[in-house]
Amino acid sequence: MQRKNKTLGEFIIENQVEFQYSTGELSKLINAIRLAAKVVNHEVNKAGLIDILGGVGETNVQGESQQKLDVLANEKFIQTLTNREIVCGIASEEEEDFISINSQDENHQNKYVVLIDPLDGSSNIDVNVSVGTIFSIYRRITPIGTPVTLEDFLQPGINQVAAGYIIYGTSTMLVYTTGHGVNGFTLNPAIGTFYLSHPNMQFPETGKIYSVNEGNYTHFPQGVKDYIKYCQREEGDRPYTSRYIGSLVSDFHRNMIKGGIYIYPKSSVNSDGKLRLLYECNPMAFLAEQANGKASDGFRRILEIQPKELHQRVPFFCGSRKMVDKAENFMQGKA
Ligand code: P6P
Repeated sequence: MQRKNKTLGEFIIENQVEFQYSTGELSKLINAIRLAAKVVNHEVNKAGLIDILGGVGETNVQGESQQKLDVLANEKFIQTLTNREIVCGIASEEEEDFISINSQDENHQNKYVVLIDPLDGSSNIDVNVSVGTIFSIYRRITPIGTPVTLEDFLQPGINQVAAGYIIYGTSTMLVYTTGHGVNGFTLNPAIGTFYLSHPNMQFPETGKIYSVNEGNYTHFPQGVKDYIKYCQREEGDRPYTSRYIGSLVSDFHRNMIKGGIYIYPKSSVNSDGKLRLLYECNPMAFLAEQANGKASDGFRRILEIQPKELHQRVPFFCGSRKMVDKAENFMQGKA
């Protein structure tokens, strides 16, 4: 059992041996993410105080209005990862194409690519509701020493070497996995240090919370409608409680601690759902499975989906194993 109050830095060093091919690069990469998280946290926490609220009047590749904090978070993570010459490529929700870090040849010697959603749930920024950063790390598959290609980013989620999120909530936490369980670190803002506060996080096998935007109910597939009615029916341990923050990281984090399921299904409006496979669903699915939970598109394991496009979307069912199993049964007509 990991000693609490261990710092993230100590944890990374002590668990260095668990990192495959522990050349220290992955440790350096997690450390760079830690630094960027502190910088973004500082800006998020004072968002109400300086004029960085509101959109910049532009839209991102998703056609969503970009909040100034979206732009800032994107810039900070890209800058931090680029300056330390740790990665050879970056893909971001806020960038139409991937970024090849090939300013100097030696960068091509780096073996990791990072995919990020720099500020997920950003529509909550102006109303002071928690938002998050999501990251996903792969080893490149094209030859080291050459510029990265799209192929390095279009890897199935089972290839991830690390994934995690930062939640800028009532406290700021960094939660991540390198394939050896999930551990949560809470930032002490007074000294700018992350401390191990939630060792070995696990989804309860089942739960009583379901998280879905029921405003889209009429557009949902019949299986989702039937599952929602199942959650609401007075029977056994039901009705469940509906909790939906509109911030994937926040809903996921609460459900991992208390037990629950998050659903963003396809609909007659979003034929593939809304969430992006590469930098939202795959990292959260890796975390979920490492925490004894489950993640699917209602039919297939998220981590086994072969990506075709950088910003592709997939339906997302994620959380306590038995709850996801039940939702899948409704989706597959087996309930
Ligand atoms: P809706 C935020 O934009 C996000 O990607 C997730 O964080 C969140 O769960 C979802 O979209 C909210 O979408 O359509 O319910 O507002």
